[in-house]
Parts: sequence; structure tokens; C-alpha cells
Amino acid sequence: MLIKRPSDIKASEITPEGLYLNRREFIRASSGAAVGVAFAGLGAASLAAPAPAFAQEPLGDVKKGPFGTDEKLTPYDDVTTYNNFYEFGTDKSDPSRYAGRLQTKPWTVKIDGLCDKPADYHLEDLLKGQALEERIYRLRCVEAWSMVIPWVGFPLANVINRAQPTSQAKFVAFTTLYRPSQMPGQRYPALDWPYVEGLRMDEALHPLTILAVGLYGKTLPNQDGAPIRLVVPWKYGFKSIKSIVRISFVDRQPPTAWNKENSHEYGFYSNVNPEVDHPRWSQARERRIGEFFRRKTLMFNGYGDQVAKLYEGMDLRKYY
Ligand SMILES: Nc1nc2c(c(=O)[nH]1)N[C@H]1C(S)=C(S)[C@@H](COP(=O)(O)O)O[C@H]1N2
Ligand SMILES: [Mo]
Repeated sequence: MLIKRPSDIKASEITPEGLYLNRREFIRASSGAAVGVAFAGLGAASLAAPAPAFAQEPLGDVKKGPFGTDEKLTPYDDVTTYNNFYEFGTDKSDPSRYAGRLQTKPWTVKIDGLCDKPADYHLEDLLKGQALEERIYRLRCVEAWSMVIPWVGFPLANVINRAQPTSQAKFVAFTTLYRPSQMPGQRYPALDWPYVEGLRMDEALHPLTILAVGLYGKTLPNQDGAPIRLVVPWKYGFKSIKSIVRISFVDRQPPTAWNKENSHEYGFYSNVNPEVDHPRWSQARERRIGEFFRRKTLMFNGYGDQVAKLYEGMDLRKYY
């Protein structure tokens, strides 16, 4: 289901990330057709098969976690059909249409770099002993829309502490799966694949930062980043990297997918900041998906009490 763009939102506000594609030859070569149409041109009938979108498995024992908001939840249908996941195409409806083919079992996560206990974990082993919590967090896209999602996950800090990073480890780098056979968007240079992201060590260890394995009480739908993704609620959505296969401890600020694409528009920090506009549109307001009127965007997406101290003394115009 494609969510219609309300007529009062300019195209430049709703798909800025996608605009980059316009300057790429491959889009022009397909005579302005959406990437989704280009997939059909691949001739793979299976690609057109709808994703088994609602076949998620229950997650069992999930306790209520801290930091919840009591705002109205964004409906499950919107959370699972209005997505950004460029590995499956640049349209908001592409992930729910094309992500069903992604095989998420078995799944391995490599933990490596500057740590005493590097390991390749089967997902089940990574999850062993983790108490799953529900965290109702806002997700604020850089495109000035937002959702309220009941995530299920556990603090990233648990995984970091188990790996025992050395004192040289200053940042944590994350990598998404690269598997063009099941991620058709990766057959196009929409981004420099694989998608990568990073956090400073104190951001990664912050109790708000979680690895999510589910939403609405069930395992993640593929389009939302199955089987495991990051959720960093005070940063723009693109920091919350999906379908993670590698977590590395590094001594320097790692490259990040959107920063590599356009460093002028997407910085490393990417904190939700109504006072620092994106070069092409305002960040002062946002549209909650499912609502008509825009609401004010809150500093750090409303999590300032918890995270503002991480950035004390930093010029957030420079470190955007
Ligand atoms: N690997 C990967 N992770 C990604 C993206 C992507 O294209 N690829 N898009 C990001 C962006 S721009 C947003 S807004 C969120 C959207 O998450 P959701 O679709 O679960 O709402 O995922 C982020 N994580
Ligand atoms: Mo985004």
C-alpha cells in the first residue's frame, strides 16, 4: 500500500534522499521510471511477488522497558509499508513489496575490531540471555516525517560490554548485509553498498540506544530491518541501520552511507535538531505519519534530558 503524499507537502520535503537518484544516469536511462518499475524490467517474476509481510513470529517474554512515550502509536500498516530501505528500492513502498525474498535465517553477526572478545555470532547466540524489552520510541526521518513505534529489543551496550572493547576503541561501526541476489536495490548505485553507519562510543553505550529484533510484539518484518537493526531515537532515522551483519570497534570516526553520498547534507552526528535546517528544507516541524497537521520537532527528538550532555561544548551547527 502506497501512502499518498498529502498535497501540501512539496516533493522536495518528502523524498529528499531519493532526489539524489535524479542526477544519476540509471534513473534517466529508465525514462524517469521509478526503480520499482526497473525491477520489473529484470524479468524476475519472483521479485514481483508480494512480501509475506505479516508472517512475523511472536517474541514471547517481552517486558516494558524504560523511556517509553505515551503518544499514539503509528498503525502497524504504516510502520510496515512506509519505509526507507534503499537495498529494496528508493520508493517508500518498495521495501514492503520486495523485501519478502530476503532470507534472514541463518543470520550471523560479526563482532570485531578493537576488542578482546571478537566473535561471529549466530543470531540466536547473540540474543541468548538478553531480556527483551518493549521501547516505544519516535523515529524521526531527516525527510521531516515521524512515527511512534513499539520496538522490541535490548541495549546495544550489552553486546558492547560482552565484546570488551579496548581503550583505543572510540567509535562503533555498523554494516548492513550485502546480498544483491535478494536485495534488488543493491544492483543500482543508489548508495555506495553496503550501507554503513557509526556511533561514537558514548552514544553507542547510551541506555537509549537499542538493537531491535521486533516491533508490535513480533519479530521485525524484513522491510523494517530484520532480523536485527539499530534504533537510536535522538538521531535522524538513517542512523538506525537495518539488517546488521557486522559491528566493529574502531579508533576513528567511521564512514557513514549518507555522509559519503552527500557530506554537505548529512553529517556524522545527525542529531534531530529543529534549529539546524537541512540545506534544502526546514527541520523545525514534522509530519507524524497518519496525521494531517504538522507538529513541532523537538530538540534531540524529545530525548534531550537523556542525551544533551553527550554534546556539551560541541557546536551542533558544525557537528550536524
Ligand atoms: N540498511 C539500511 N538501513 C536503513 C536505511 C537504508 O536505506 N538501508 N534507511 C534509513 C532511513 S533513511 C530511515 S528513515 C529508517 C527507516 O526505518 P523504518 O523503515 O523501519 O521506519 O531506516 C534507516 N536504516
Ligand atoms: Mo530517513
